[in-house]
Amino acid sequence: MYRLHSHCRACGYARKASPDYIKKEGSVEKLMEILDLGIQPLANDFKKYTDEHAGYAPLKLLMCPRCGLAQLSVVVEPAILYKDYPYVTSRSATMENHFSMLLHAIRLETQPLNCIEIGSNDGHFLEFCQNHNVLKVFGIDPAENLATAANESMIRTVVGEFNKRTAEVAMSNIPCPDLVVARHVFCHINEWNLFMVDLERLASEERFLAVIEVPYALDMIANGSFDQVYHEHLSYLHVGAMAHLLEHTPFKIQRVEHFPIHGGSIAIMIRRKDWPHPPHESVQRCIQREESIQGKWLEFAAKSSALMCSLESQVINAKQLGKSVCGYGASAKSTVFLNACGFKRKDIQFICDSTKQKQGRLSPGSDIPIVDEGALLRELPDYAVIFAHNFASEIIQKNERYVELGGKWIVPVPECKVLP
Ligand code: DWN
Ligand code: ZN
Repeated sequence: MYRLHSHCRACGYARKASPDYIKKEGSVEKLMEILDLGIQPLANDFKKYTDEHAGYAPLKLLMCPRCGLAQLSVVVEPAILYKDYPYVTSRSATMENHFSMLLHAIRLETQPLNCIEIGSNDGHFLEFCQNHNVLKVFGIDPAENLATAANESMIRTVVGEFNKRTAEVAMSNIPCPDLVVARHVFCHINEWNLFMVDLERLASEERFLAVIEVPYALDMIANGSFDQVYHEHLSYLHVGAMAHLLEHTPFKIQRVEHFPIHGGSIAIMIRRKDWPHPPHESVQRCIQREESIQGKWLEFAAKSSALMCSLESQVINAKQLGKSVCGYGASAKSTVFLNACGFKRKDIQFICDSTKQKQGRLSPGSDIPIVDEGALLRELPDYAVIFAHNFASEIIQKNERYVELGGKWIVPVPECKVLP
């Protein structure tokens, strides 16, 4: 189900296999442990009570002492994680707004006539591009259920991970792509060097632009958002580590744009090294802000356990006062939070969620039932913990009636607070 990961996938530190690796006495290279969440279920393994769960794996965050890249200690088999994937890119106003900011930022670099998306999910972003003057789009995604949904909405998508085969299928549809986008997929990939080899197959044009959007390590550290740590997220990226990775590739970082989505993300824009213009000043600005990221990651563990304790005591106090508590947003993050706090149904009665494929299923590990959003007003619990805290303002806004009827929200990140 999983195998151990022990060398840095950005800079190669502690890679024992490399012929020039010299192990001097007492100087064995090892990744450093920064956070151990124990043996945990897979965060998106939402199953009906009759279905068999995918299993458990160690959830431990390591860090490279050389380049500072944080990365998990194991790699779970992608087929187990993604074959029948329940996560659908949110069709929320927050996400639509993000797509328009992202396309605007891309247009600071290029006016794309076409776009290939790696990890295109149900085709939502490509549909947005098509509706905003990007003439030809094509998707690549390993989840059959999502690729089927994309093809049904006329977003041509090939089923499979990004590799030589799917890159060639994409190029048979868009021979000389000028834009390749990979949103919240790069950190799900183990073999970054192979990714760059396959990306080079698509980069035939000098004006080629790749945009890799990921949760930003500095935001995770600042927010203590340990709930972003789960088995899909093999790495937790910052610009300096990407620069290390690209050193031995035909690519360079051209620009970095920061966005609030998913608790804080960066879009790293990559050009071919023969692109004649110098990198935008945003690249150097990020690298300077990432000074001593190793020390910052070591503070992350302390901030994370403080967050776990504050939510735990908030919920336990409510229960001791005879109050009822539910969850809102059965996100992957919710699975991490619930299991880190050891919550069960006696603590959190149910979790409301808009995703049809998650309703009627159980949250992995805690077995808390997932129900439709209407349950919030039907059951009217005293408190609702917003596990999808990256959408908190939108969720609060669309559920004003809940507060009018006396309900209170608990927002657990970046610090646990009760609203109103
Ligand atoms: O990297 C990943 C990020 C991009 O998305 C994937 N590995 C998995 C996924 O992580 P997540 O599940 O934590 O993503 P979200 O988008 O934060 O999940 C939000 C959840 O909240 C969804 O299940 C939908 C739900 N929701 C809802 O019920 N009502 C969301 C909104 C906005 C709502 O109004
Ligand atoms: Zn490294």
